Amino acid sequence: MTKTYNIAMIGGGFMGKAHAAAYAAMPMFFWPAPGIPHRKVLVDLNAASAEEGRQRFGFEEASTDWRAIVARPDIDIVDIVTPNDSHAEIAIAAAKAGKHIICEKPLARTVEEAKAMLDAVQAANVIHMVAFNYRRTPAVALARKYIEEGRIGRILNFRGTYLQDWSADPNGPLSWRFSKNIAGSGAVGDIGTHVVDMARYLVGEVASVNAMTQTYIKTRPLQAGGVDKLGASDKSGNGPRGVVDVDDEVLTMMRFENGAIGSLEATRNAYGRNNYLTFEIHGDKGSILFNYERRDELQVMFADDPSDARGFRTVYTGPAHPYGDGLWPIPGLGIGYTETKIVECHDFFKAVATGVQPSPNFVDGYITECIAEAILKSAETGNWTEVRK
Ligand code: SOE
Repeated sequence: MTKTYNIAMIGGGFMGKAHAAAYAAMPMFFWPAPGIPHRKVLVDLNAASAEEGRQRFGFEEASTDWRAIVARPDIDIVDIVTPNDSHAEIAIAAAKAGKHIICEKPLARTVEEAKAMLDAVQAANVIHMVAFNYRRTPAVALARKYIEEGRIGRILNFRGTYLQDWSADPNGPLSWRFSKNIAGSGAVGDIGTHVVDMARYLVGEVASVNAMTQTYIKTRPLQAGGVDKLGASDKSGNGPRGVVDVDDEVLTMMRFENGAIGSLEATRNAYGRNNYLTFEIHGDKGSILFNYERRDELQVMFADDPSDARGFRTVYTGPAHPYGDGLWPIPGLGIGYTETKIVECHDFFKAVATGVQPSPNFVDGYITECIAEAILKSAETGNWTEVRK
């Protein structure tokens, strides 16, 4: 009999929806499942939101008291889908209570917080994962497979972007994502860290960076309640406004420990770009190109392709590719954001069931935070900055 694990999910917003959908669907896709997720308690500080989340996301109970829930002996897994300022406190308490933990990205607001979280999970010897889900896109995992097999040779460079436009409107509300004390940073932490995760997954460790950041929109309309209304706009622009104290855009050069060089650009102010998470990697035997907006496809060119067929060609991911056993049986049926979360959920449960840490875990979350810190420091000083670990 497959073991059932009780989950306490702390938070019930956009990411709560993605995680809850994955809990429900994971065993339907990956069977036999490594474990059966049981949606036990949904926690939200607001009682009405907790109850609404319970019903909507299919949890058994609702609560407003995460401390009490995290300490409960019948909870096996704590899932943290709250804004960044509560990740550390909840994760450290959950680790002390011996719970396995999955935490949304970025792991923390600062390197210090991330280190305290890492120390706590390591001391408690629990399973830990940070939810950089885009690694779970089959085309991205296929890119890694090609790289590991040497199909594009030695990597020369990495070009990563994450461009969105939900914050391009100056009358878009002051979400918590624009406040340093809640988010830690702006585009750097929110979406730049996804690119950093891709770079580390595909190329290797980042040694140093030279970055610029910009804040284009310095104030935004105050938002009623804590709800994260990405892209909504107060067209009148007449209401009270609050200060934005994080970066809107980041552009950085990177040197990798293995000698490769690269760049990263992230912004949420790029009109026309929706979820434009891309990378282009050149090796000395070929190139790979990925764009999440066309996430079923990987563009490849191998140096030994016939001379009359040079140029990128498209591989459509399907059953022959990573995670193909669990996903859909025909290439082109297509995967979406939910599937990346379903695969993530599968890999987390596999780790819980086997006791082998998944990747990316809190070590990766911590290193990513070190890189984010170096980027922010470099943007401030204008200097090349080593990544401290
Ligand atoms: C907003 O930029 C956001 O929701 C990010 O926080 C997520 O990590 C990304 O996957 C989608 O966009």
